Amino acid sequence: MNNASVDPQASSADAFSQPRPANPFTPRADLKIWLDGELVPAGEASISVFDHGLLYGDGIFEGIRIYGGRIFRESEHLDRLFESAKAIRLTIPMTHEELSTAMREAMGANGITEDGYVRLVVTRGVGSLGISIEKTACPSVFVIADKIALYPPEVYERGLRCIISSFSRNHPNTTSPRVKSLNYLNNVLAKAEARDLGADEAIMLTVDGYVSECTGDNIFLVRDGELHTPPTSMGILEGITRNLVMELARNRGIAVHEVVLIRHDLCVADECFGTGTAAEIVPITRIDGRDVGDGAPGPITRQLTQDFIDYRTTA
Ligand code: PXG
Repeated sequence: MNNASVDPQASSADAFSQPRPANPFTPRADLKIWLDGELVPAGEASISVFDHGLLYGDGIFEGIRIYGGRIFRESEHLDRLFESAKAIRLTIPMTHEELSTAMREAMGANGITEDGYVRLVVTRGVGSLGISIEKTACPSVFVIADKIALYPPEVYERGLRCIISSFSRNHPNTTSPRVKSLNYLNNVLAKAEARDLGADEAIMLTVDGYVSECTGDNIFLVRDGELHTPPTSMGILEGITRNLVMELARNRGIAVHEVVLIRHDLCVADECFGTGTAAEIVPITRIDGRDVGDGAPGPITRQLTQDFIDYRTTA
């Protein structure tokens, strides 16, 4: 379009030749976002189009549960955030204590006194075009405190139906999967592929074909009463729920093996489940058209789910 054809009266919507679909999500009008030290109404909380977090996916985040008004495994999440920052050479402009206070302010402003969810994000900040980190000096920090449900409740009854994705998990020599970065495109595409094929979730393999994790959950399988899960050296996020579930299992005397797993191990597992902050513990009952075990959530999955529920309310 050249300038001569621009109608100065036209609304910005006229710039699109196709009608734009209605936005499926509008934040609650009363939601407040903690953004660089201010509590801002959600509709006004915005990040610059020059922020490298947006331009290049250059930034990191944590997703954290609130149970009974308490930030669950707070220090583990903050430690992981600082580790992610170190890996991507980002200096977080706040201390653990200041981030903790920011999360509490966001929770307070949104009346989260019982259960909820906090998304803590640090972006590289505003900079000129070009990927160099020297072009930015001032990272942005924001906190969204709200509710979350990753899967609908019936999924916890029947279990997730998964595919094994054709998208590989990032090779550790790309951005390490240990970094919880703002670039989730592999996982986004794997999840879309799962939906295309009528499944709920995707299991991703490493580029070498070993089992890594789901798009937002770590993966466990049960065989002969023992737990198996890929080691972090496989190129997975070191999940905080994963670590807790291993601890709960060991407390029950269930052996836990961090071992290399292949597609075949998934086929012959008695039980399988995913773990994550958003998902908590979610049974996986079908993988690539095959039932896992008898196709229903298994006894060890149910036991560990109960142990997790008991733990989260007391910890
Ligand atoms: N793997 C990946 C790739 C993840 O993104 C986990 C494992 C589980 O880690 P934790 O520490 O949460 O046990 C994650 C975490 C969302 C959402 O909005 C996703 C996660 C966490 C919170 C929200 O889909 N993924």
